[in-house]
Amino acid sequence: KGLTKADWPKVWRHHDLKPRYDVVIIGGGLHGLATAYYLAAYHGVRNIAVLDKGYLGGGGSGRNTAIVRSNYLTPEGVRFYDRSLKLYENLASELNFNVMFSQRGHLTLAHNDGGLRTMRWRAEVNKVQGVDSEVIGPEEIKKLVPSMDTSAQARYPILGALYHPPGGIIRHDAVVWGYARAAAGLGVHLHQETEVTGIDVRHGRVTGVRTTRGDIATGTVVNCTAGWATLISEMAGVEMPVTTSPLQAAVTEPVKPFLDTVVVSGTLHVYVSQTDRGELVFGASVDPFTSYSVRGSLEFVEGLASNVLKLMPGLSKMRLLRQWAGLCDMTPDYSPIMGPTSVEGFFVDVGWGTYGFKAGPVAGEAMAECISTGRTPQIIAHFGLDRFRSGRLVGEKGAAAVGH
Ligand code: PYC
Repeated sequence: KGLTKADWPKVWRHHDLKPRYDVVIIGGGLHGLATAYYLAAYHGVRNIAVLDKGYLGGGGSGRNTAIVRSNYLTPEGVRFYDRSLKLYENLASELNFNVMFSQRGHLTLAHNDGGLRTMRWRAEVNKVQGVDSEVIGPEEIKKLVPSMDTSAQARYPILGALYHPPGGIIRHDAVVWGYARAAAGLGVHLHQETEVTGIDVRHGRVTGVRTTRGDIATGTVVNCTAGWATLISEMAGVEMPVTTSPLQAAVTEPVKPFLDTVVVSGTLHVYVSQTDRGELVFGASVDPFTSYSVRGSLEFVEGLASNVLKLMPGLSKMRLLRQWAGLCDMTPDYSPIMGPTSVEGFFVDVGWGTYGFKAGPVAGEAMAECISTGRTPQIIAHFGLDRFRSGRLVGEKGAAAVGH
C-alpha cells in the first residue's frame, strides 16, 4: 500500500491565538518567517506570532521569479544583497531543507552605449566590494547562452553584458517552507488566515494587534508585508512613501535543459531562466500603474513573447502554461525601508520593489538583531525611513533587472 497524505507528519502545527506574544510579525512570507527564525534561533526570543491573512508564502514570496544576485549599483546595496547571497549559499544546511540553490551565473545584457556604461559602473562597484562581476562581450555571451541571437543583425544587438557568476535561482517555495519549519520547530506560532484589522498605540508606543481571530497584547510589532505595507503602517499611524504596482510573470511548458544561466535584458524588459523541471520562467517590468491586482493580462504576454523572441528566436514554438502577478511596493529610491519607526515598538521591513526575494535571509537576520538589541545593525543603517526627510537616498534604480 502506498503512502497517503495522513502518513506525512505535519511540518507546522495550528495553534490557538495566545492573548500575548513578545513579538508579532505581520506577513507570513519569506521576510516575516526569516525574521521569526533568526529571532528564535540566534536571540532566544521564542514567544513570537507570525500572522498572515492568507497562507504562508502566498504573496511575493511565492510569486517572484526565484532570482538571487548581489550585483547592485550602490555600495550599500551590494554589501547588503551579498550578505543575503552568502546566507542563501548556506541555507540548506542552516535549515536542514533542500532549497535547490543553483548558482548558475547571471547575465544582464547591454544593447546600447548607455547600458554598457551602467554595466561597467556596476562591475567596478561590485569588485570594490569583493563581489564577482565583470563585463563580457558578445562572443563570451554566445558561449554561455548558445540559443541567444548575438549577431549584429539582431533587432537590438547585444554589445556586452554584466556577468555575475554567483547569481542564480533557488526554489522559492522551499525557502519559505524551510524557514517556516525551522521557526515552528523553535516554538514560533504561525497563524495563517489571520488578518490584522488594527494596531493599538498608546502614548507613542505599540500595545497590541487586533485580528479577525481576536486581540493580542504585545510591545513589538513588525510590518513584513508586501502589497499592504502602507495599509499596515497606517494602522500604527506611520506614513510610508510607497506605491504599489503589479509585476507580471509567466512560465512555459517544460523542455529539455538548454539554458543554464539567468538572462536579463533591461532594454527588452524581460528576464528568463530555466527551472530544474525544464520550464522557462519569464518576468518583466512592473506594470506602469498602481494596482492591487494579481491577475495576468494578454497585453503582457504579447509584449513578453515579442521581446523574448528578439533575444532567442528559437523559442517561437514554445507554449506558455501559466501567468500570474505579484505586488511590488516601490519607494522613491528603489531601496527598502527597514528598522524602527517614530512609534516605539513598531518596526518595518517593507518597500522591496522587485528586490524582496533576494533580500529575505539578510533582512530576517538584520531585523532580528535590530528588534532584540534595540540597535540598528550597520548593514541596514542606510535604509531607515528618516532618509526621506534627510535626503540621504540610496538610489538603486540602476540595478533593477529591467526598467521601471
Ligand atoms: O532585480 O533581479 C531582479 C529581479 C528579478 C525579478 C524581479 N526583479
